[in-house]
Amino acid sequence: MKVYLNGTFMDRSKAVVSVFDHGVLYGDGVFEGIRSYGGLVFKLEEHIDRLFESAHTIMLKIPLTKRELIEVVKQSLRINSLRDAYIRLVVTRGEGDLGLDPRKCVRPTVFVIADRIELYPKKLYEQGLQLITVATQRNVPEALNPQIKSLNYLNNILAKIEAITAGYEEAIMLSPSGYVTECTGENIFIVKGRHLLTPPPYIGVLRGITRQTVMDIGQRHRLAVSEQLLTRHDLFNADEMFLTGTAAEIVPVVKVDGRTNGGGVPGRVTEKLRAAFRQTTRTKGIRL
Ligand code: PXG
Repeated sequence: MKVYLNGTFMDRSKAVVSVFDHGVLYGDGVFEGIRSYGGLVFKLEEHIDRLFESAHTIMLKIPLTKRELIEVVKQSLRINSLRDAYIRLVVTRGEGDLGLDPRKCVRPTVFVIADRIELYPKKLYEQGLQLITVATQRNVPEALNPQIKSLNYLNNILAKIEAITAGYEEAIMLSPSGYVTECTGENIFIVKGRHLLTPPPYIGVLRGITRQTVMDIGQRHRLAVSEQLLTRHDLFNADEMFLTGTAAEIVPVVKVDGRTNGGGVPGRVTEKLRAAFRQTTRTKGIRL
């Protein structure tokens, strides 16, 4: 496998970063996760735009243009003969000294990994996920805005550990006032009648690209799509529930904190959206 690192494609064994890299020392950097389907890179421009926005907010200057980075992504797939893949883009502050001061970091580190996507078990999509709410609250936007897709994912990892410790695969994270935010790497949706609802970004959720795609598909299917504050009560009493994310795509949820959603099986609307999503990913995207 060839990995892109600071301008060169190299064997994965050669693709290493310094222990003085501030991405390693402080989580000072940003990332994106992208998917390609049958040689079509899904929402590539949206992911690149989001990466540049995250970098802009942390005052990190990406040493490539958007167009150049798009080429690197395509090249990463071509060089590894990948058509169905997961692409990880990372830009760190670069090598510095042991202090926090980003001014000591002269050159940002840029790397791109394209690898085969490890699909979640089919069973998960057929039977649906069971989730629990965890005690770790989602970062508040006032402290660390979840729109910044930074290398600081400890907030999410702590929540994930809580879920795993309790015997669950995924966690629901709440805001400090108890509103539903998101899971550790996926956005949350519920279906109630003809309504498709998801929490608003200001409560502390990443504006997921899959989330936006599903909202668009929902609108085309004449669902009443809106961003709304949701409580656990809303989740418990939803007709259907599902999660969205680049890696997971659309995952049905059948139980939250011991309360069954709908019939305890993936819902009809969820299945319809999954089918439409699959169709979109197979037909739309940037060709290699
Ligand atoms: N919320 C958070 C906190 C995320 O990190 C999503 C939602 C979904 O967004 P997209 O744009 O992918 O629809 C993410 C996604 C992975 C992985 O490798 C993905 C994410 C984070 C960590 C790991 O699957 N980001």
